[in-house]
Amino acid sequence: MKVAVVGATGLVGGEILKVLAERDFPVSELLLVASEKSVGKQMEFKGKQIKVIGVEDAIAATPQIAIFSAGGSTSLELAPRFAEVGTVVVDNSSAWRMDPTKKLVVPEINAKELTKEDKIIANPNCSTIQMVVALNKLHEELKMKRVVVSTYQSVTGTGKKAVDQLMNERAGKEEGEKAYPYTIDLNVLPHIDVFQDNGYTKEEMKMILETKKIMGDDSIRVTATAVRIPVMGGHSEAVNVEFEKDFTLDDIYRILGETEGVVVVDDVKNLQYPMPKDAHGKDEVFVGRVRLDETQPRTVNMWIVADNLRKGAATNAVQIAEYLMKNELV
Ligand code: 2RA
Repeated sequence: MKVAVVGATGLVGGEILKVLAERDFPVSELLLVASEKSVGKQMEFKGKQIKVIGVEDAIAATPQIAIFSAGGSTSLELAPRFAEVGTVVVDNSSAWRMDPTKKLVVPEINAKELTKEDKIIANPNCSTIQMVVALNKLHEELKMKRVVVSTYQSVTGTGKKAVDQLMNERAGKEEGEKAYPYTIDLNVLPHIDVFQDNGYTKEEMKMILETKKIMGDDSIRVTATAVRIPVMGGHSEAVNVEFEKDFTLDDIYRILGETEGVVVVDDVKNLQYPMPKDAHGKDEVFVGRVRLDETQPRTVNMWIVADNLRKGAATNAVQIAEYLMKNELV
């Protein structure tokens, strides 16, 4: 399979290469695509040095699949150009997610919606992916009514500039461009992406709108508060879910145990609960702190942690590519 990675030099781009190699995706030829300033740079894939090329050369090479992590405006401009030459694009940006003609896919939940007609496929937002992976079977069996989520998001979700700002601040250095309007070390920012007229940020609206689309159920009421914290390994989320149907805590644990891609880590007597440092580099979604909300019936609290660069981005995108290949949709 001739595969292009567009945005190869970014944090997610690097993870996509790692995941393609780890999962032994059958890459016959790999095209590393980035902006003009990176053309000619060498990157390693499976022990070989590969040169970064420009967009025009990549389109001319007509890859079968192109996995994008290059920002929304680049994707809006370039994804259709790749699709025109027959490439199937899996895009990590928010550009296509709410487009009614495009599928928004988490393979464990709705990959079966994909057809040969889908030439641009949207990868959901990282904080949405980990939440719907944890909740989708619970929704299937108990029907979600309302979700209240507060996120604790890693600086890696912003990108390299943010990681550099945190590391510089921790080293007491003032240098370097700032990714955030305030210091992030020893601080938290209740602000991810731009503020909307309704007082929510784009990140919070992504979680609200994408959850409904992925679950195929507009009746689910979601409200979100997205917070940036000085952490590297992954995103964490405190989630409160109200269901239509009655359940016991044992039902919740049983259903979570049956949920593909979920690992339950929940033994507070022995201080066992999910943490970003343990999720880092892994593809599973870790769920713990499961407990009834004692203030209202049919409601449960839980804590959900995942590596936002892996299952939250690169691994989910590669899993979509694997599904396309396995089902001869590419
Ligand atoms: C973030 N979810 O964490 C957003 C985009 N990766 O910044």
